[in-house]
Order: sequence, then structure tokens, then C-alpha cells
Amino acid sequence: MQNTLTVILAGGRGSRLEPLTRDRAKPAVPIGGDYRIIDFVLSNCLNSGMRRLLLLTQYKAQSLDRHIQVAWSNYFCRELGEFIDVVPPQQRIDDNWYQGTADAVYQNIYAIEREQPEYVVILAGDHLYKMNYEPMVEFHRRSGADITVGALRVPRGDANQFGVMQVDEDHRLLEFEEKPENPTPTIDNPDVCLASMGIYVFSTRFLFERLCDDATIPDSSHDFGKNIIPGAIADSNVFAYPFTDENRKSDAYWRDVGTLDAYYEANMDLVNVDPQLNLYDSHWPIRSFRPQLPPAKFVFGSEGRSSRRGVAMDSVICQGAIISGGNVSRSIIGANCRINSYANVEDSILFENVEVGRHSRIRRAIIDKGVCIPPETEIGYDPAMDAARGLTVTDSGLVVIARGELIRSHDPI
Ligand code: ADQ
Ligand code: ADP
Repeated sequence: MQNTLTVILAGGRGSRLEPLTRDRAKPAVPIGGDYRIIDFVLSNCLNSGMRRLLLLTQYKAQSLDRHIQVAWSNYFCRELGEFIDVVPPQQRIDDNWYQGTADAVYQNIYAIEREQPEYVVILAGDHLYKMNYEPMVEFHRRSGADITVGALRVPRGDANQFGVMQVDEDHRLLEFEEKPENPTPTIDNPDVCLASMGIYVFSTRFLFERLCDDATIPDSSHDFGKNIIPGAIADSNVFAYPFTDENRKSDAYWRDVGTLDAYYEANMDLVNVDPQLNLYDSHWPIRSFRPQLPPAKFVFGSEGRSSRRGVAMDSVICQGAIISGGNVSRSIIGANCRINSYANVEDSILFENVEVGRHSRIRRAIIDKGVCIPPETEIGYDPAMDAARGLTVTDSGLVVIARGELIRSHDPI
């Protein structure tokens, strides 16, 4: 992988994940207790031997930038030519922002050229999956492709959120439609479509030519999915690389956690006995920043003369958390949380430093960093009341409490 350079697009706004993305970019949103979304793709890079990374940021990147510094910069040794560079928009064009994904890469052509890679791997910073990119680059090289698009099958009903492809028996792309209203299924199964994962391998010369051409087209969106990939099919070698689970010989786990409900489900998968995304696989470590905190602790809590066990089941509990007389089930409890006596937390995700007061009951909630739930508070039991408190409530009844939101125990209306 020494002749590759990797560009990670980490600038998306993630507006459908609000309020979790109110103050941070989507790749910086915490997940699974100890991780940030970006940790999955960065772990994939490290585990695939990719050690020259440019991370293109844009929207509210401070938390992301900080996370990269504390969690990731130590893994790369500049003296060996390794790096992870966080690149904000360069203002090459008058506009402050990158205009689209292709423009984001175009504005960094200089930084890519300096490294003289043979191939450029372009990844998204907000997908959850475990993938070795080496076979994909090898597939690209062997097939003599100009572009290789990572692909997997999705149910036809979901396919309108993706780039949808038609391929021949050699995986050569015949058609590519970005987010079509009426997606064309695969030839062998009318219920599934071949979707783009939004990740690409480009031969560097070809990438530069196409980006420079695209930059001169005034009505282009300067986007890989809308412009570059569909535009290349007619006159170039564009292939789809099928992403499969080598062990199961089936489509592998891959999620774009774009909505609060999808984000919630991806977290809940991790507390399953047999999760689709296994974090305990020593062959594919997922790394992150671990603060120096004491271990999690479970103790009796007491009230008057009675005492109660602190218990957690089917849950992920991070360092520094203390479950004292509270009950936790099917939940993710972030670092330094406190779950006090007679409190009940179920089917929920608590980010770090959340405190749950005595006798409070929390169900199907996502609670951001540092929120304090006072004693005797109910969250997730009455959607109308939660909405009246000013909390975000999704159509499925999931309650989200943003950072800095003040919760009062009793109904304010
Ligand atoms: P989308 O995910 O809708 O579709 P987009 O919103 O352009 O594409 O985001 C792609 C990636 O680039 C994301 O990681 C995002 O955070 C990042 N990004 C977006 N705008 C950026 C900018 N201006 N600067 C830097 N980074 C930016 C794409 C493809 C589809 C494919 C899906 C798979 O276009 O064909 O099916 O990904 O999720
Ligand atoms: P966010 O609200 O997204 O957590 P922060 O800027 O507070 O934004 O945190 C971003 C990153 O910095 C995370 O990886 C977090 O673990 C790390 N971090 C937060 N506080 C500290 C600290 N006091 N020292 C070192 N790293 C920290």
C-alpha cells in the first residue's frame, strides 16, 4: 500500500443527526461508548497498511480535529513518511467551503501531488464497517481500472439513498445513477440493487485530469457521485469492487448512520450478544482515544435502611462509570457516567459524564455529554411530554437530549 495516498472526506454536515451534530462534525459523533464514528474508517486504514492520510474537514471540525490529535496522530511516524493531516478548506476558490466532494479533493491536488502516489483511495469519514482496502486496490490494479467503486447489495427499497450501478460479468460499470427515484435492480434479483459505498480507488493521473476538467464546468455540482463517476463510464475503465464478508461469503456489515434512528440501531447492535459489528475481534482492532480513568465500578446504593444492587446487563459500560444501586439494561454507558440508586436505564445511549439521579427512569434515549438528569425524572415514557420539554423526539419515539440542555424532573407544562 506504499504507492497509495488516502483522502478521507470528513466534511459532511450530518444535519439529520442533529442535535448530536449541533457542535461537532458527523465523523466526531461518539458511538459505542468509547469510539467516534471516524475511528472505524481510520482503524480500517491502519489495519490495511495505509499510512499516508489526508482528512478533509469543513463543518464544525474542532471536536474532530481534537480527537485526531489525541487519538490518532501518535500512530503515524513522519520520519517514515507516514502522516495523518487534517486539512480545512484552503479557500482556493473565492468560497469558504468546498463545493462538493470532488471539489474538496480538487482543492487539495497540490498536497496529493507532493506525495506522488500511484493510486488515490477516497473514503468517507462517516461509515461504520470493517474493511481491508488492500484487496480493493489490488483489484483496481489487476483490472487496469481508472476508477474502482466499492459496492454492496442493498434492498431495493433503500437504494434511492445511494449511487446505484449496473455491471457486466467482469464487474465493469455499465451505468451509474446517483440517488435514483426508481432504482434499477440487479439482473439476478429484482429485490436488490448494487449500491456505491461512496468509496473509490483512482489512478492518480486519471483523477487529476477529471478533477481539472470538472472544475471548468460551471453547472457541475463538483461531486463524485453526481458528476465524476457517471461522466467517466462512457470513455474510461470503471469497475465495481464487491465488498463481501470473507468468512460468510455474503455482503458484509456496512452502515451509513445518517439518521438518528439508524445511529441508534447501530449502537444497539453493539449490545447484542452476537453483534453484526464485533468490536472484540483482535485481528481487526478498532482504536480510539482512551482517557486515563479508573475502571467501571458496580456497587450497592443505599437509601435509608434499604440498599440496592448496581446492575448492568446486555450493556457496554465505559471506564470511570459508577453504577451505584441503579439498573442498566441494553444500554451504552459512556465514560465517567453515574447511575444512582433506584434509577433505571434501558435501551439507551449515554455519552460521557452523564449523571442519572435517584429514582429516574430512562428508556429509548440518547443523552449527550455532560447532561445531568435530576432525581425522579422520566425520559422516553411520554413522547408528548418530552417534546414539550424542548427535547428532540424522532417519529419512532426516540428521545435525544443535546449537550447543555437542562432537564427538570417535573413536567414544566
Ligand atoms: P452521500 O453520502 O449522500 O452519497 P455526500 O453527502 O456527498 O454523499 O458525502 C460523501 C462523504 O463526503 C461524506 O463522508 C461526507 O461527510 C463528505 N463530504 C460531503 N461534502 C463534503 C465537503 N464539501 N467536503 C469534505 N467532505 C465532504 C455518497 C455517494 C453515493 C453513495 C453514498 C454512500 O455520492 O453514490 O452511494 O455516498 O454512502
Ligand atoms: P465533543 O463534544 O465532541 O466531545 P471535545 O472537543 O470536547 O468535543 O472532544 C473532542 C475530543 O477530545 C475527544 O476525542 C475527546 O475524548 C477528547 N478530549 C476531550 N476532553 C479532553 C481532555 N481534557 N484531554 C484530552 N482529550 C480530551
